[in-house]
Amino acid sequence: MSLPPGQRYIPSMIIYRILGQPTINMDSYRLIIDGEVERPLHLSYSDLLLLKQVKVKWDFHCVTGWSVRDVEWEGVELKTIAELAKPRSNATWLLVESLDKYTTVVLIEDALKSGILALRMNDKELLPEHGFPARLVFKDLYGWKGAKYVYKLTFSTEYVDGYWEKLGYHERGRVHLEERFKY
Ligand SMILES: Nc1nc2c(c(=O)[nH]1)N[C@H]1C(S)=C(S)[C@@H](COP(=O)(O)O)O[C@H]1N2
Ligand SMILES: [Mo]
Repeated sequence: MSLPPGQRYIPSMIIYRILGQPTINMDSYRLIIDGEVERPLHLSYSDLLLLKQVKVKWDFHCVTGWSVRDVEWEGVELKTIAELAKPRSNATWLLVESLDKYTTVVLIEDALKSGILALRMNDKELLPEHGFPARLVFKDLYGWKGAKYVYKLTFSTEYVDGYWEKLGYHERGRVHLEERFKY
C-alpha cells in the first residue's frame, strides 16, 4: 500500500479526544439511525454484535500528517446498516454525532463504499480511548471523519458542518486527493 501525499508513518495511533472522554452507559447505549430513511433504527450493542461482522486491515491517516500501517478493524459495514434502514434516494450526506458531542459529516457515497462501524481494533474490543463502544472508520478518508463514541447517524439531504469542518476542514476528506481543507 502506498503512502498518500504529505503523510509519514509513525508506529502507533495518537489518541485524540478533543472533547474529552465521555462516560458510557451500556444499558442505555443505542446507535440511532434516522433522517431520510424508510426504517429508523435504534440498535443496542448486542443488536450490533448480531449483524454481519467484517474484518479489514487498513492504513490509517490523520490530516495532521501521520499515518499508521495496517490497523485492523472489525465491525459492521455501513452498507449493512443502510440495507436495514433503507435511506431514500435524495439523501446525500451522513451526519454523525458522538456521545462526547463530537460531530462530523461524510458523503453517503463514500460512507457506503468503505465505511465500517468498528467494534474491535487489532483483535480486541475497542479500548475506551479508541472510541468504545463503537467508532467509524473509512478506508480512504482522513481520520477525523472516523468519529469515536458514535451514537447517531442521520441520513440527510443537506450538508451540515461537523466539529472540524466548521473550522475549515474539508467536506469530503479523501486522503489520496489531499482534501484537507475547504479552501
Ligand atoms: N469523538 C472523537 N472522535 C474522534 C476524534 C476526537 O477528538 N473525538 N478525533 C478524530 C481524529 S482527528 C483522529 S485522527 C482519530 C484518531 O483516532 P484515535 O484517537 O483512536 O487514535 O479520531 C477521530 N475521531
Ligand atoms: Mo486527525
